[in-house]
Amino acid sequence: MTQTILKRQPSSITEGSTHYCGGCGHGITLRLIGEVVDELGVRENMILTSPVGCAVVMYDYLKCDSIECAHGRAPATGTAIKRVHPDKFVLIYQGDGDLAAIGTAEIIHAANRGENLTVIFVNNAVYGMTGGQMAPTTLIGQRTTTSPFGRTIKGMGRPIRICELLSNIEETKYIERVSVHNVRNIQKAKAAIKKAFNNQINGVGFSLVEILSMCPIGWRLSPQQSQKYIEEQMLHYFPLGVYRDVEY
Ligand SMILES: Cc1ncc(C[n+]2csc(CCOP(=O)(O)OP(=O)(O)O)c2C)c(N)n1
Repeated sequence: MTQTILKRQPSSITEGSTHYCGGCGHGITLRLIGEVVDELGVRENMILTSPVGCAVVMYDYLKCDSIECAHGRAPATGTAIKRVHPDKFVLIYQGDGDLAAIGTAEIIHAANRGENLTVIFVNNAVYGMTGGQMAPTTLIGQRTTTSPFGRTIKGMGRPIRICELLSNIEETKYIERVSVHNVRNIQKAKAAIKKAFNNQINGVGFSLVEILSMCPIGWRLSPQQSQKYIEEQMLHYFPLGVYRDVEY
């Protein structure tokens, strides 16, 4: 007889449904963060920096203190909090429009200063909340509401690979790209999130985990097609793996 073992809802996240669309990777990531927060016991001591975009609503579900940041400025806001309260755990949670477009300067300089922060970067290749516009991470050929005939290199540039970019900055300590499009990868994503959390707790320094994430509504695909899109399209341009891991 097969037995289904349902893991209890993490106590650090609220009961009930969320505002995330069906098949969206933010919901999976929220769950993983909730599990890690529970396992490391950091909830009472943690401050979430909420960005702009679908990532923002995490403040409704993660039962910890949070501060709303201007679009893209979470790494700067998080820097200030961490420097004033070095004993607090500061979580930076950002989407790709937020981190890789309007907030490019803030993330690069926070990384270059080697701030002791944990950044969870959700890359769904579009501006999700505003209706699926082209982001810096949109794939070549990908149709969005602002690239209706598909993104072209000429005039739109190539998708920006944040892990590759930041791992060239010597003050960064841990950079990994993971995905939440299937169970095996969700498990690896949790391990990466936990490592990035532990790094801040142990004073290691700047850690960033990029999570390739489905956006069925923004991509105009079903949840299943979106998982396939990551497997067959995104992984080629955004290879998973550890880009930097400095021993301490
Ligand atoms: C200063 C400013 N500019 C523009 C916006 C509009 N805006 C809201 S969400 C968003 C896109 C966020 O996209 P992303 O960071 O990729 O997050 P996702 O919704 O895909 O998770 C934009 C441009 C805003 N709120 N503030």
